[in-house]
Amino acid sequence: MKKILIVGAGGQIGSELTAYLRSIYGANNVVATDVRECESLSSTGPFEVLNALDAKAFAEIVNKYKIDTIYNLVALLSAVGEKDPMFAWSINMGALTNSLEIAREYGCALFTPSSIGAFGPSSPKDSTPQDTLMQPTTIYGVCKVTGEMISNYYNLRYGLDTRSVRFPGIISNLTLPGGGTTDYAVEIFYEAVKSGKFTCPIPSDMFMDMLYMPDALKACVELMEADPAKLIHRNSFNIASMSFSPDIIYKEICKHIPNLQMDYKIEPIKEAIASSWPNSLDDTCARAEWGWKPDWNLENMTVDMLKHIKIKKEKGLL
Ligand code: AKB
Repeated sequence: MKKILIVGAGGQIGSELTAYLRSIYGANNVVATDVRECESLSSTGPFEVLNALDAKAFAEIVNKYKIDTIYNLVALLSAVGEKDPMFAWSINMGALTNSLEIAREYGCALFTPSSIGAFGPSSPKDSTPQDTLMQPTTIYGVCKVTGEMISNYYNLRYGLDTRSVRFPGIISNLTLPGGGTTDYAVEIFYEAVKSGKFTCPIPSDMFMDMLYMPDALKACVELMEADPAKLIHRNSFNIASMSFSPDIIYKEICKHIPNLQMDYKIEPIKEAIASSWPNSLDDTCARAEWGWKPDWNLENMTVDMLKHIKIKKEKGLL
């Protein structure tokens, strides 16, 4: 049985990935860590407060629990990263380099997500290929490209089992994202149910790839369970399931909430970031090398999101 450590488990992906991995591998085999106490994680399995930049404390936890697989989910996202680029660089790269060195020392496999943000204006916009020009114009993207390269380097140089996917915007009915350019695609669902009104920060015709959380969780586990002999790529795989613009998601939600009103107050930083990213990714390599196949699309995700958020509203949780 795997012994898994999740670093940055209190964030959008981590909080749901912890529960998912605990359901598969057993609660005691999945150690969650975050820089802050987190009741929902500590009440359901082993939990430690950890600042991932503290290499000594990080290594002690890996040693204490005899960890063999690390999920490094520490990241400041794209929009918030632009507010203090050097801070974003130090957090994102510090957590990654500690994860790489500790994984090397203790012989662990390492998963670190990359992002559609690793691409930039010179990358092909539509069906962006797996292997192409990557010249991002955000500090977040610079961290992601560097992260992909150094993770490949550790794989080649030391044989470290590093693996990764390029996540698009992740949509979830449990955890809100924070500081990303794609956050609007979650917020619109909450506002549709709560107030029936949404002010969108992204231009109406700006396409970005998105993924429903259950598919994101499935991708993490399937890639980490994949036969290494079949992996031609490692850091990092394009994955995709749906690409839409604000106008398209608005119209989809209106099929269920016809009175939803949407207006626009464009946030220039988010607009600049979104316009530098691909409209949609080509995920052929992930499909061929480890069997990636999403279960969700815009239509079935919208039904599911609205169902869960309406239940929260009925329970007074919004
Ligand atoms: C962001 O918007 O920064 C993230 C991402 C696409 O990596 N959701």
